[in-house]
Amino acid sequence: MKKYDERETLFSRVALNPNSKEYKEFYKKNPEYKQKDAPLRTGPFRDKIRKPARYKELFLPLNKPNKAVINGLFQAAINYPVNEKRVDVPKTFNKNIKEIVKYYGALDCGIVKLNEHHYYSHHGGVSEEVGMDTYNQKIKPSYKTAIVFTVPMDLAFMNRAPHFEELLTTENAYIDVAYIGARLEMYLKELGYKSVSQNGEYYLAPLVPLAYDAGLGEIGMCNHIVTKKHGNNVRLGAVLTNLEVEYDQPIDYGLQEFCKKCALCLMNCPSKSITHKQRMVNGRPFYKFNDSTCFNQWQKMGTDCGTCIQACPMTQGVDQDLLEQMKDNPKIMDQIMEQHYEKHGRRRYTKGDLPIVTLEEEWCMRLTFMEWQN
Ligand code: B12
Ligand code: SF4
Ligand code: SF4
Repeated sequence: MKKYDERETLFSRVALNPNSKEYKEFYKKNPEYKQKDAPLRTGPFRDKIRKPARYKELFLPLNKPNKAVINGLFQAAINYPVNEKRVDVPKTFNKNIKEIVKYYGALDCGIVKLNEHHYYSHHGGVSEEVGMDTYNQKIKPSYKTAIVFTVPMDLAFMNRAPHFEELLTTENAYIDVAYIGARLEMYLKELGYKSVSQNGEYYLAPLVPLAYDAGLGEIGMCNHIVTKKHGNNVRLGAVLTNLEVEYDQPIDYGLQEFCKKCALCLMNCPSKSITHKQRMVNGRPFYKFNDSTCFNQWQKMGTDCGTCIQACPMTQGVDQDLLEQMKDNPKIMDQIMEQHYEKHGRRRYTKGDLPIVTLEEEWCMRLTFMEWQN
């Protein structure tokens, strides 16, 4: 089984300082990334959103404190002691754990037995915000179980993608992931089990393969988890723990064949980063994907884009009875696609700012209107 290396992920690569020893070492070992990474090393890019200065000064600060909030939750949990007196927990407690995670605010939850290959091989040093300098450190697999969960993103906000409202709901979901993760980590520690939560700033494992193994959804052409009810309009969180309960298995609701008929994420991706070339990695289906062009799109828009989330029929909601029958049934798949096209066309997109970022000041409305016309 292959292990992923967090140092090879895009955020880790573009954070490398060209004058550092780490930079030289990384590109000596991985020269294929050097040329494509160089133009992406531009630093902060959130002020690139195509909006008037007044909009930026009023609304960009909405997201500024978020990393501090996540850091606060992370520190509270990581410093919380493990109860010396361990409570005996039955294997069937998996059902209760799932309800508890939903009670904390998650949509859904799956539980996986951890193996070596689930972990990243090394830290990529993307955890500075939570006060950790871990770059190059080998990750020692030291937990038995991953409790993986999905949190919802707001569909009305996502339907504005790739504009600023998309970033607002993405950032909100990262806080929800950190909040649920911290509470679950502290609860499991109260029961006497060593645990650690994963959030937008600290990962021991890539979450898409974990969520696949936890049966939360399948990996779509978009290259991430597509759930039955909310499509890929969900973010992932996880808590790694030494508690052992009954485990879940991957699911197959027919998405692999459905994606071949649909390809709406591929067609709508503004940077052409999604492909139809599929291969299996560690028994999981992945599509070849261009992380550099995707990130470059973020830098141009000043958001996290998210058009591949918005474009997915499962995100917009498909008839769940039909969905349950679609595996190995091309006719039902066609019916789902037809219904989606009828309701939403090729892409469900909301034109115009949502109330949260609408300004009544007349001069600003005029500017925004002129922008729409361009
Ligand atoms: C780095 C990162 C990015 C990068 C790179 C994406 C990528 N595919 O790696 C960029 C900036 C481009 C990005 C974009 C987005 N991201 Co992102 N991203 C991550 C992050 C932090 C790490 C992902 C990772 O480890 N990638 C590395 C491996 C696992 O992925 P890979 O590159 O595809 O690996 C391939 C190859 O390496 C290959 N391979 C073949 N042989 C071998 C052999 C070996 C040894 C190895 C190592 C690999 C390998 O296999 C893999 C499969 O193709 C995760 C959070 C997390 N820790 O999981 C979120 C995450 C994956 N992102 C997420 C999302 C939603 C997005 C966006 C939609 C942005 C948005 N608006 O929210 C886009 C979508 C892009 C897309 N279509 O996939 C979500 C996905 C949620 C879900 N429903 O599944 C995550 C899980 C964040 C979260 N907490 O929810 N992201
Ligand atoms: S986030 Fe945007 S640019 Fe990146 S893959 Fe999705 S649609 Fe394409
Ligand atoms: S948009 Fe279509 S092709 Fe892309 S992941 Fe969703 S169902 Fe699959």
